[in-house]
Amino acid sequence: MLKRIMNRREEENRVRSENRLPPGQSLTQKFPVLHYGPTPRYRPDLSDWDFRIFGLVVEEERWTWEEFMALPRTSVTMDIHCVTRWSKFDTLWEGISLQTLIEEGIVRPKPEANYVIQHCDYNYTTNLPLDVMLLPNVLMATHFDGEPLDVEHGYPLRVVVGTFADRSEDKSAYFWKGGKWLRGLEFRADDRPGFWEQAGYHNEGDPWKEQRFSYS
Ligand SMILES: Nc1nc2c(c(=O)[nH]1)N[C@H]1C(S)=C(S)[C@@H](COP(=O)(O)O)O[C@H]1N2
Ligand SMILES: [Mo]
Repeated sequence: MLKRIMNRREEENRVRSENRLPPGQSLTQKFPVLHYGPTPRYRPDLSDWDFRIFGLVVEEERWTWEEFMALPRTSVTMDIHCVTRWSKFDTLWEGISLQTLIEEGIVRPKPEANYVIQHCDYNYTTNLPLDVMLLPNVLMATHFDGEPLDVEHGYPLRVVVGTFADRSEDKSAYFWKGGKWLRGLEFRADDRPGFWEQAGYHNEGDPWKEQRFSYS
C-alpha cells in the first residue's frame, strides 16, 4: 500500500518534471468512472447499435457495427485529464479518426460546417469545433489498452480527447469532451453547448488553461 503511494508520487513528479501535468491535476493509476445517468447495454452482436453521420454533410450515413468496424483504424497513446482533477498518463486507444474519414472522402462535411456535436445514448451530447475534432489527439475509440472498452467506459464506442507526451497537440480538452456510448456525429454551422457545458462547464475546456467552469 505504502509502496504504491510512493510509486504514485514518483510517477507524478516525473510527469510534472516533463511538463505533462496540467495545473491543478494529480496523477491516478486507476481509471475512475464518471458519467451522468444509466449505462446502456446492447445485444452481444450489437445488432441494436448503429452510428449516424448527419447535419451539414454532403451525404448522411447510418452504419451498422460491422460497417463501422470496417473503417480505417488508428492507434494513439495519450494522457487524459478529467475536470475532477485526475490525470492518467500514457493511455493507449485504438479506433477511428474523423480526420482519416474526411481525408479518405468517407465523410464529407459541407463548407459551412464549423462544429461537431457528439450524440450519445440517453441524449448525452458534447460539442467541439470541427478543426479540433480533426486533430490527431481526438479519436473515436473502440479499444483501450488492447481490449474492447469496458461497458462503464463507453463500450462499444466513445470519443477520447487527450494530450501527447511531447505536448505537440495544437489544442486539447478535458475528458468530458469525450462522449461515451457514442451513436453519432452531427455537423453544424453554429455551436451548441452539450450536457455538461450547459450545466456550467467551460465551453472549450482546455486543461492547460485550466478552463474548468464558465461563470458567465
Ligand atoms: N455518454 C456520456 N459520456 C460521458 C459522460 C456522460 O455523462 N455521459 N461524462 C463525461 C465525463 S464528465 C467524464 S469525466 C468522462 C469520464 O470517462 P470515464 O468514465 O471513462 O473515466 O466521460 C465523459 N463522457
Ligand atoms: Mo467529468
